Amino acid sequence: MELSVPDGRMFVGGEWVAARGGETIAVLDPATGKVLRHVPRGTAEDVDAAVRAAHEAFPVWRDLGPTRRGELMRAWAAACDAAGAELATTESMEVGRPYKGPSRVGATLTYMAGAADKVLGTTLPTNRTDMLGLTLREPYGVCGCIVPWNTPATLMIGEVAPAIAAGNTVVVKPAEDAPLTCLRLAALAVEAGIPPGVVNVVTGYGPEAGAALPEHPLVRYMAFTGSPETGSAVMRACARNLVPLHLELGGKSPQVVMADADLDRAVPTIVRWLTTNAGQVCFAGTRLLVQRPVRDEVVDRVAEAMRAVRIGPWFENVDMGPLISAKQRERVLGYVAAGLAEGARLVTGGGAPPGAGFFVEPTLFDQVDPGMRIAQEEIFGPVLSAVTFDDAAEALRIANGTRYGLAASVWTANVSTAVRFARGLEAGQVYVNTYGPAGAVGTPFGGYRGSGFGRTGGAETILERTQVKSIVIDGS
Ligand code: TXE
Repeated sequence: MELSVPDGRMFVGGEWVAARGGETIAVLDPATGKVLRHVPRGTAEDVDAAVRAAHEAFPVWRDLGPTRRGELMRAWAAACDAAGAELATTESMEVGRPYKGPSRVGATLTYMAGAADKVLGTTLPTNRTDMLGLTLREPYGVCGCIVPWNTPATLMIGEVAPAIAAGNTVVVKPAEDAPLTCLRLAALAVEAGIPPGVVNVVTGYGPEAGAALPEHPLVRYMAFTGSPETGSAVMRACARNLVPLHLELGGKSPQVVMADADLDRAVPTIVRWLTTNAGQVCFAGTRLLVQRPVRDEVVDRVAEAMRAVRIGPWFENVDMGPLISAKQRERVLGYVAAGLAEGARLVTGGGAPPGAGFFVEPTLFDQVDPGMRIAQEEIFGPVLSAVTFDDAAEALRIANGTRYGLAASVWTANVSTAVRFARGLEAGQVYVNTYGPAGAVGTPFGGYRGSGFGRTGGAETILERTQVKSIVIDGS
């Protein structure tokens, strides 16, 4: 497929522009290492231009009113649906994920478009009959949004849709490894009739373009998805400017398998949510907590299913693609070495197939101690760490025993056990006898503890992108 994003350009104020410094960054196909496109190496100056464009567009967009904003968002959704195959292919090309059908970001935009005119204030009790009190939910203004490379379209639209539905405008800084789908999405917004400047995308490296976004005085709300270290740096910048922040920082999500679980359902789902996007999913289920009586059977069956995972480039009929970059592969292989050094038993995988592309085999470690690095740290690759437990109390302790709290699941036939885990697991998403999104938009998504705070997903997430104004009118 021919990419429709022009070479060396980013999307600011409704136009394709180069970086002021003129430099570019090569975007690679991770399956072959070949250059797909170049994007501008934006700096603070380029971020400033984009924030100013968004700042100018803000009153225009806000004052269109919620009905018209919703209509234009629906038009953007329709444009994304019409370009669904192209968007998903672009994302497959730059991320390396096997193509699994057209992009579904249009559904998120449609959902949030429907919520745009349902942002309600309240009437306030007053003690005088000649007085009225009420609240308004008003947008912040320019929202900055830093997006990682693992699922750029979903993560960009998950943040941008509620922000613009509420009347804000946005400047997106996609990851340098995978910025092309975000650029195409912003261009589609303008093609669909959304005014120029409402959705801008500035490309560049994190410490240059990314860091400039929360530092900018006209940015009034920030959203960041990525690593805890960078998230913490973004939060420090927000603290300096006193700007609210939505943080999504990944996880070390446990899949708890009780002895009474239906393994025919559990095993394929566990392997699927480890190998989807080669494990580069913030809520990937990367810890397998198994109750002792079924431990051997579960480990054997999971290993067998992992060996059957077909690996290859996105355009072939495969289950799993490469990692995003050579750097990420080094990182993942470093964790495999750490697991071996700490004494875990390598059951399957652990290697990188020779040849082009940043591939790593699905990898299973058994006899993992909950304190080991491979049981504590986010690897962001297809590495599963199996830990054995004896009873539910121990499982809950281990499940909740990392810095993270993004997602968790329990596999059990017992309703009491299910309820105990549903309440006891410290995570923003808890699944019982399933894993992953419910298949419909509108489910709030976000972290507990070190996985971050703030949500995308439900209609109420629009409210997070508004501020409350109380108005008191003295009618005497
Ligand atoms: O992340 P970074 P990286 C985790 C995952 C992965 C690790 C490192 O464990 O292995 O992080 O990935 C921008 N100021 N996740 O290095 O650095 C950067 O350009 C402002 C989990 O790619 O956090 C990119 O757009 N921005 C995760 C974005 O931040 C900066 C998704 C993410 O990059 C910046 C990705 C700075 N100083 C990685 N430095 C998830 N939660 O899903 C970088 N950036």
